Amino acid sequence: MTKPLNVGMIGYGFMGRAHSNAYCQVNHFFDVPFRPVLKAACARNVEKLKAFAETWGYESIETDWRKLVERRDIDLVDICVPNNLHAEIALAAAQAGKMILCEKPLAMNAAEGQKMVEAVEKAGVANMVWYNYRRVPAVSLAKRLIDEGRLGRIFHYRAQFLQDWTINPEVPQGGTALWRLDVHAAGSGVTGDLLAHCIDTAMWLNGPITQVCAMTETFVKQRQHALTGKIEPVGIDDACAFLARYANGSLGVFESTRYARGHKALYTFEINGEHASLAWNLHDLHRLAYFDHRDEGKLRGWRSIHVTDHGGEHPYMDKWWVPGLQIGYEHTFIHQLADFLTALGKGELAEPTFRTALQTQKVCDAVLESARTRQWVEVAY
Ligand code: SOE
Repeated sequence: MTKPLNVGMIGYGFMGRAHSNAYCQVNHFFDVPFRPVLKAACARNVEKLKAFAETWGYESIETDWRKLVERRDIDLVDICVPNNLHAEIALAAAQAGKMILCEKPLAMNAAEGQKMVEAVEKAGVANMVWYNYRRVPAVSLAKRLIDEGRLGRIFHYRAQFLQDWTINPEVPQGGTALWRLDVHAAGSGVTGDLLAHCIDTAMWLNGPITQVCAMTETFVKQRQHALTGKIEPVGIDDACAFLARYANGSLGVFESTRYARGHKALYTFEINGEHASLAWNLHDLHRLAYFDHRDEGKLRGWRSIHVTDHGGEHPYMDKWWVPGLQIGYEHTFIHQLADFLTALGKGELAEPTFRTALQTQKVCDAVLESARTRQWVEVAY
């Protein structure tokens, strides 16, 4: 028997849709102890909100997030609004005793994130941040292989997240669709938006990052602001590259930009260990590349593992179609939600919690500080 879990969704953009889809699908594929009920959706634009609520089947709407957070019939608040609103909403939701799922990055900066962690821990409410790429089956398989010790000592971890959608200087900043370009709404540019994903995966797979040395650039220095209509300075980082040292002695190289013409959302990582290496990329997300030096010499080479097998060998895949048939981006959110609901049933928290996501936030802060000061920076955990 599944128990109903009443969801209050705040925001209806890209992530509002991705998460709503997960709530609708999870019980069709996963045997979890709770059944999400789409109780209420919340946003300021009533017309768009009504259309969103109708499309996904939300039972009611609210135009003030404070009302939604206080509603007695809401168990879980899902924060899918720009980063500058995460902390305020999370603090109020925690005080109201709601479970909280928050879109990444956790906050505008680590100081805000710290308050959010304290609030959910004091209130004792379940919490999680939507770093969805951990739940790509090929990435989860990479985690298993590393934890089994197959790579041996790890020497290198390199990751990139490349896009090209802001090259045109006529693209405005701010407003509903383009808040990611407005530093007051986003906190940072590619560091918080894209490298945060890379850092979350990196520390999950390879442990804590202890020191960073970064450079950032803002290629287009001013853009029209969609809300004021004025030409305003651009405060975000358009591109960021950084070197990192890990607690386990390995070296990291990270790069992200929205100016890599030809790349739309190319997230890649490669890990080189003493015995074996692993590589993955989001454009071919169901494949994991694996090289094992211990293979017989004449057969040695990079294997391309199609991560679609059943029998528990390939994470999550036994819940989907038949072996050989792949799944996609939206499934990562369904997997993360399934893990959250399973953990909730056991009275546990699913990763990444607010506390774990705060570590990523601290690395982001250190990266931005290093770029500003042109110095190596120790991550202040
Ligand atoms: C930005 O374009 C973006 O949508 C990020 O905000 C997401 O987190 C990332 O997964 C894809 O790119």
